[in-house]
Amino acid sequence: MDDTIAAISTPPGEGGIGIVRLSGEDAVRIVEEIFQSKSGKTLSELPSHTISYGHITSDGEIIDEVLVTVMRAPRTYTREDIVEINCHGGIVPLRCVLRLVIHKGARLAEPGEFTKRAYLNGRIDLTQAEAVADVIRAKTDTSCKAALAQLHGQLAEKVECLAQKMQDMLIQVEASIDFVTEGVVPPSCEILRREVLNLIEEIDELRATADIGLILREGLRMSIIGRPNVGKSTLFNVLLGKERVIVTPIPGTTRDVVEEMVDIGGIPVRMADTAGLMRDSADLIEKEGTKRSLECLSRADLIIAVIDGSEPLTEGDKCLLQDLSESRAITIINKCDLLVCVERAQVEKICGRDGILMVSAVQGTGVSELKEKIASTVWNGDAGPRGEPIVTNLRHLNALQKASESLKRATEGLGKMGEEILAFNLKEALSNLGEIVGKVTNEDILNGIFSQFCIGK
Ligand SMILES: Nc1nc2c(ncn2[C@@H]2O[C@H](COP(=O)(O)OP(=O)(O)OP(=O)(O)O)[C@@H](O)[C@H]2O)c(=O)[nH]1
Ligand SMILES: [Mg+2]
Repeated sequence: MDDTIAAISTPPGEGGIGIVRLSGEDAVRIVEEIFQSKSGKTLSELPSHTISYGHITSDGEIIDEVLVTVMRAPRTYTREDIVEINCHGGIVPLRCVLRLVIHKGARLAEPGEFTKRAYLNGRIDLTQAEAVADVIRAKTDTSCKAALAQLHGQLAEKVECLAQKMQDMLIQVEASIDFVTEGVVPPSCEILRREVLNLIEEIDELRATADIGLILREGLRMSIIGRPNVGKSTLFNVLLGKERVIVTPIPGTTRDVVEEMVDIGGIPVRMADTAGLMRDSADLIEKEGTKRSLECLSRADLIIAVIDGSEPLTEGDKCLLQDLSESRAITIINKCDLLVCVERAQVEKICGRDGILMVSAVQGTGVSELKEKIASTVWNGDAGPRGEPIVTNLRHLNALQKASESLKRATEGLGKMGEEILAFNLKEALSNLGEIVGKVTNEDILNGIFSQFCIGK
């Protein structure tokens, strides 16, 4: 934390501009040594949060024409002095400038180290630091909105509010333990129990938001499944909006699982096309393809089962529909542009659910209905997140679960084991909540979080 870090903060490759960023006590001094401003003013003379035009030079030679931004602590991303050098966006000028600042005393930043400093210097809490990476990685508007809400402290506020309630209870309970001889009467068991149960309910409500939240952050795993030649790959391409996978009239065209990310109604969907199921095949490749399709099926959050409507139902179709009756699945009857010989009611009966969709993947009919159905299945019939705090991160969900369990233990001990056990479990639950915002943490947790960042953020 005492040294000055530097990194290229823009993605590798060619671009209009590229930024080398420095943070730390020596940031201004280091850049001053290699920067010549057009105005003749040194960086130290410039007011904070201003931009200066000039050149980066080395041994009298111009390395690049740049704009340099100086931002002095504490009103910066890291709460340290920050200097950003806006270079031309090619890898050569950026590397040259980075090499120069390292030569003048900066250290190459580790992944996420700027954000780690923002957290360690108290500008943001851990949920906000994690949200920075989530905003960068967001694949849909809805995911980005959820990450931005977390970045603005929505989740942290909710967690702090829960922690405050626990803290207030703990004060009451500890007072009755410490001052029992002075006649401080402990709150009644019934009142305490009710308060703890209310807290558990609030935590469990927050945990329930993770059903949607985790999907927004990680993506929904959706597998398109069915017997050969029913139109799985055609549907995959039409949902993706490009001819990504091979489609032919020959059964067994797709041999492997192919995954792509697609935005369906704001949901980031990891969509998988699979090989047609040929459970009884003796062919080595077909057997392996079927095995992989079934593995993909078992991992999926949502299954799209495809039936060919132009042919009578086969034993393979029936078997698949029955197998999926307990799963989160949407069944479609494809090739509806042809003469349809499969009855919707018959399919509904076999798979034990209604709402079977009639689709023509080649003509695109029924595809928007399918997208709507996917979205409404994920949002459980809602229109999507409604602006309340949501849990998008498994780390937060696990900590909330531990807090809920600690509180449940507190209610079990109430009345039997006295106030000490309640106080102990309340402290446990408080510490679980502290892990979420980063009040309680250790180096391993921090390394795990920040190592997932890109360099320069
Ligand atoms: N008429 C009609 N033909 C379709 C439709 N969807 C797919 N097909 C045709 O059906 C054939 C098989 O399509 P694919 O998308 O390759 O089928 P698949 O299920 O991926 O087949 P495998 O990879 O072999 O398991 C191709 O000739 C497609 O053009 C549809 O909606 N209507
Ligand atoms: Mg295919």
